[in-house]
Amino acid sequence: MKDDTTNTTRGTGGELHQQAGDGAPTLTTQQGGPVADDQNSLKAGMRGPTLLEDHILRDKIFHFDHERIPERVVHARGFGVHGFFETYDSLSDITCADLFQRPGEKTSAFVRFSTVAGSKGSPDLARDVRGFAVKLYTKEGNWDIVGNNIPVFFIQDAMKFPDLVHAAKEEPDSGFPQAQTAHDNFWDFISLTPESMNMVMWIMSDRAIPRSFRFMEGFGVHSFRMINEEGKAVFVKFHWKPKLGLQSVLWDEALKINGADPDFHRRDLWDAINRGDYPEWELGLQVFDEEFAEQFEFDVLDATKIIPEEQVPIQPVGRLVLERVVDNFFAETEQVAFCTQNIVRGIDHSEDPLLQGRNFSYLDTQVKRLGGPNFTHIPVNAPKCPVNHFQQDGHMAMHNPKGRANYEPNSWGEQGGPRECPMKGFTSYRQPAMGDRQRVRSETFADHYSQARQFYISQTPTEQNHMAKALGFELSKVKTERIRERVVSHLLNIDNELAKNVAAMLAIDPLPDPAEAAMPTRQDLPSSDKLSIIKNGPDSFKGRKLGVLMSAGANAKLFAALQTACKEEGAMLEVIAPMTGALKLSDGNSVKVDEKVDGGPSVLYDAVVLLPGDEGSEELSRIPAAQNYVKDAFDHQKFIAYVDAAAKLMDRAGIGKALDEGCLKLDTQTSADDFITACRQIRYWQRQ
Ligand code: HDE
Repeated sequence: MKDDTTNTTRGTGGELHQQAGDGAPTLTTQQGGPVADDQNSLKAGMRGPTLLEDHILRDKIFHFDHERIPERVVHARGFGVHGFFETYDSLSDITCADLFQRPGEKTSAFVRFSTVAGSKGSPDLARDVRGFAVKLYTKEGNWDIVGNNIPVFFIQDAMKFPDLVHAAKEEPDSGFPQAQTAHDNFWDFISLTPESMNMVMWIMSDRAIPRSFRFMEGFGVHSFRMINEEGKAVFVKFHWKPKLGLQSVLWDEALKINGADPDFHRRDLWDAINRGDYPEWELGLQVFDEEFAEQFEFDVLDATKIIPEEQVPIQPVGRLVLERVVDNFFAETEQVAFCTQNIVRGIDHSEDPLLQGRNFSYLDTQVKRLGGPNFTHIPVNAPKCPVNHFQQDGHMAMHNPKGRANYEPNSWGEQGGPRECPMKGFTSYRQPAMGDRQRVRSETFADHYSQARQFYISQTPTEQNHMAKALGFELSKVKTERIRERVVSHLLNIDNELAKNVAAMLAIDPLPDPAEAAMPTRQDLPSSDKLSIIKNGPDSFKGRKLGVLMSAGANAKLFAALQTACKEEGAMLEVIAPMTGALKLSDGNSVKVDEKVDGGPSVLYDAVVLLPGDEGSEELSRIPAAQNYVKDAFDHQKFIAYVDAAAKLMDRAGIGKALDEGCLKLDTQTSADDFITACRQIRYWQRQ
C-alpha cells in the first residue's frame, strides 16, 4: 500500500500536499485538466481576496453543490445489493416469461431493502414496513417486483396514498417526529380509515422491527397474473421466504439499537455478504384461478387482504442469492429506479386499484428523482439484454443511435432500425373491461376486520403481548384523547382482550363502543400458523451473532470451545471488553477485541456469553455499560452463558438470583455446544 507520507510536501501555511506519482494518478478537474494545488484557492496576495476567475475552485464547489438528488418521497432509507435468481423448474405450463422456461437459468438481480417513513438518514430500527424491491434483469427486459416485508397494505385505492404518507411522515408544522408513526396525525388518519386495520395488526407486530433484512419475508402484495404461450392466465401472489428463517427484535431493543448502531440493518447485510455468508430467499408462488377468486371469502384485488397459505399453498419456484455489495452507494442504491410497470411478457398486472395507481406513480417519481427520462442509461437500471428503440435525446442521453432512422415505419431497409415482433412482444391478458365510469369502491372490499382478527389470533401469546404493548406505546404518544379512543373502538371489532389491554394501558375507562363496521367481523376464520414469526422459528443459530463479554485472563479453553461451536453452527462471534485493541487470555495468548463495552451493548447480539477472567472480573463488574449489557440481555429474553467469575457482574446487574433455564453455566466444550444448541430457539420466551 502506498505510504501516506511519500511524495508529500508542506505548503507555506503548513498544509499537507500529497503529490501524484508512485502509482497515484494525477488529480484533474471535471474537464480533465491536471490540478497543481488542491489545498488553496487562487488569491490576490497571500491573504486574499479569492479571485472569481478560479475555475478550479468553481469546478470543485459547483459539483459539490449539486451532489444531492431528491430523496425518495417514501422508502428514502434503503440499502441495495446485487445477486442472482435461479429458476428451479420450467414454469412453461403457467407462464411464458423467459426467465421461468429453463431449469437452472440464472438471472442477475439487484435488491433494495428500505424503511418507508423515515428520511435517508433515519435509523434502521424504526417501527415500520420494510421495502423489499427486486429488479430481475431478464433476457426479455427488466422485471421489478416492488414488494414489502408485509403482505398487505394500509389502503385499497391509490387515491389515498398521498394522505397516508403525509399522515405517517413528520407533521408539516413542527417537522417531527422522524421515522415514527407514534404521533397524532398518523393515528388520526388510521382511525378514520378502517380498511387499514389488517395492516395495523401487522405493523404493531414484530414484523415491523426485523432483526435483519436477512431474516424477513418479502411479498409482492397484489395479485398478479401469469400467462402461458396459449394465452391462458392464472392469478399469482409472490412470496420471498428467507432460508435463515424469520427473526425480529423486541421494541426496547429496537430503541436501543437505534442509538448504538443506527446502521444496524445495512451493516448486517454488508458484513454478511463480505464474509461470504450470502443470504438466500426462495421465491414462492400462490397460484389460483378465477374460480378460486370467485369463491374466496375476500376480493383477490383488495391489497388489504392475504390468501392464507393453508388455503393456497406456496410453491417454491426458484431462489434469490445476494452475493455482491455495491461498489458505490450513490450510483447503485440511490439511483436504482424500481417501477411496478416493469413487467415482462408472461407476467401481467391485475385490476387491483392500488397496483394500477402504482403503475402510474413510479415512472413519474424517477423522472423527478433522477432528473430526466434517460435513467435507464444508468448502469444499475440498464437492462442486460438488447435495447433498441427510437426514443432519443433528453437530459444526460448516454446511448444515442447512429444513422438517419429515428422513426418507423421507414423506408431505410437494413439501416431502418428495430421492428415489431408479434411473436416475442409483450401482450396484455385479454381481460374484458366494461362498466360505467364511476368513482366507487367495490362492496367486495368492505370487510375491514375479519383478517385483522385472523392475524391476531394466529400469533403466540408472546407475540400478542408484543402487539398490545406496541399499540400501547404508539397511542401513548398520541396527545388527542378522541383519537386514542377511536383506535380502541376499532380494536373492539378485532379482539376484545386486545382492546381491553390497550385501553388499560391508556387508562381508557369505560371502553368506547365498537366502531361502526361496514361488515361484521367473521369469527370463523381459522388461525394460520404461517402468520406467526415464533411458530416459524429458524431452529438454527446460523447467521446469528454471539457477543462474548470478556476481561483480562478469560478462560482460553472455553473461548476456543465457543469459537468452534459458533463456526460449526455458521454463527459469528464478537469479543467485547473494557478496552479496545487486544485482550490477554488465561494461556497468555491475545485475542482481538471487536467492541469496547460501551460501543458493543448486548442489543447488537442474538445471544451473549459472560466470560470475564479472574483478573479483570472485579473491574468489569463495576462498569455501568457491562452491567447494562447483562441486564438488557436478560430483559430481552436472550440466552446467556456464564462462568463463575461472572458472578459479581451478574449480581451488580441484578440478575444473580434470577437465573433461569435460559442462563447456562459454561465449563466444558460440551457446555459450549449445548449453549449454541439452546440458542437455536433464539429467545428464552418463558422468561417474562
Ligand atoms: Fe410504493 N412507492 N407506492 N409501495 N414502494 C415508491 O417510488 C406508491 C406501495 C414500495 O427501493 C416510490 O422510487 C404508490 C405498496 C417499495 O427504490 C413511489 C402507492 C408497496 C418502494 C411509490 C404505493 C410499495 C416504493 C417512491 C399506492 C408494496 C421502494 C420512490 C398506490 C407492495 C423502492 C420510488 C426502492 C417506492 C409510490 C404503495 C412498495 C412514489 C402511489 C402497496 C419497496 O413511486
